[in-house]
Amino acid sequence: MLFMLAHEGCVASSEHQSRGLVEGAWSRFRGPNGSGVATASGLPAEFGLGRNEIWRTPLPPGHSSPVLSAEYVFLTAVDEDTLYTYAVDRRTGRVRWRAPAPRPRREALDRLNDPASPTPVTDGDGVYVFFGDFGLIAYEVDGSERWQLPLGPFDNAYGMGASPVLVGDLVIQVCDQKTDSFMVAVDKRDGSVRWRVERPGSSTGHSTPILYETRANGAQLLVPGSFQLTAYAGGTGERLWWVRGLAFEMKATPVLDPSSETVFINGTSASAFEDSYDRAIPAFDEIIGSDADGDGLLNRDEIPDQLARRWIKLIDLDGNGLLDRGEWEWYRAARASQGGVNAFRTGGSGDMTASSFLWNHDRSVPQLPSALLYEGVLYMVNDGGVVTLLDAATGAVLDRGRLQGAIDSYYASPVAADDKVYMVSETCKIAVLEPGTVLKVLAVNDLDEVCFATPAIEGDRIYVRTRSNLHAFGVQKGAD
Ligand SMILES: [Ca+2]
Ligand SMILES: [Ca+2]
Repeated sequence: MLFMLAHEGCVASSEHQSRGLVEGAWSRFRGPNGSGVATASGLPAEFGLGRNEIWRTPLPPGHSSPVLSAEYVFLTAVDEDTLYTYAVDRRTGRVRWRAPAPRPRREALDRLNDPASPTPVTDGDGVYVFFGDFGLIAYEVDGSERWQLPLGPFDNAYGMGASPVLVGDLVIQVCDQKTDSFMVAVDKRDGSVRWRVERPGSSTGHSTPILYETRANGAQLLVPGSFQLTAYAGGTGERLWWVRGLAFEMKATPVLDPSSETVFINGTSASAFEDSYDRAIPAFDEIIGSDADGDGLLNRDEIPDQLARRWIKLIDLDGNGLLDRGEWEWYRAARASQGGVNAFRTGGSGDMTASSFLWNHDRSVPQLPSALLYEGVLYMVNDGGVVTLLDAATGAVLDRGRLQGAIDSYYASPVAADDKVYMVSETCKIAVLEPGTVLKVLAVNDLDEVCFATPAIEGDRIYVRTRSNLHAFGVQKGAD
């Protein structure tokens, strides 16, 4: 088979490749600063099993995305009861090492999540991974362990999903959960905690941050959470500015347009799921009259709201089976939240909502897949497969529709390079779009697999991680 042949030969020479990262490396979740956009050329539009397939390597499952150093593809996986970090040779597809991680506990997970969903981050000298069932682990590029930092246990309605990112010498991990959400910065060299900030207003969700580089104040972390996006100083964790109007649970990664100093962030409001329910519901003081047993808390039978009774596991943040004032008010804010995709001007100090809000669009907005900004157009594919193209400057709808030949659920985030936009569906139909203001499908490639991972792109290759395999695709001479 093709991938078996590709594994032979060529291995010795790659031993001598330099370590490190190429410029613009796809080294973290969703590539350069989480944008999903790579500088690449000669990428294939049409590919599949045995077609423009450079190599294919069987791997155990994992929802984490591949990331790239000059030499390796790194990803995580779960094989039966063991969590692994893998390093795969970029040239040959050969597994160069895999390292097992401690797993002292098991998180409860949403059906769309798995124990190996956070994506690693690499600086070319090391690889940094996060498992909800353990915490952070750092490896040298040869696979030896540099340090480990247990975190948790966590209680997130979906399980953990945020990926680590690097700011200078710090590994940043957002650990939002039902209560006691926090973000921690760890020295990448020795694993010591450099700062930690609590995120008291944020519950569940699992967005991965991006960086906003400022001339005056250095790198800031842009972190989505419940109802707001917050900017923190990368070096200290100081909370600098924030904008409100986000959905109650945030899962997507923001997208930054440095040229217009604009950040885009998408999330789905409670009303988008349950549009038959009013957004406005009474405050806790107005409903506490239905507290029949007089304990000041609402048990399931006392809750005077049909949706709240259905959602009680989600709303009951401390898990005691009763709703207190704080939990009810969180639910009330969730019901009232606008969500959708928002555009804000970046920068400032304190609450910048009023002065920085640019536009909102709340139809067919993805819950899980992040938006993609490419050549002035904001692309979204929602979980149900509806694609929306927005004018990034104004939020005006340019086009909307389903992907003919790839009508499916979508959980991976779209990526783009080389005048192609790639969207990967749950059953691994990969639609390739022509960029522009009109939805135009150039090709649909079908790997006939299950796929949750966002592809990685670098050079003239696209790396696609499916449930059972990691594929490298590139234009092959003699192929169509
Ligand atoms: Ca009661
Ligand atoms: Ca409770």
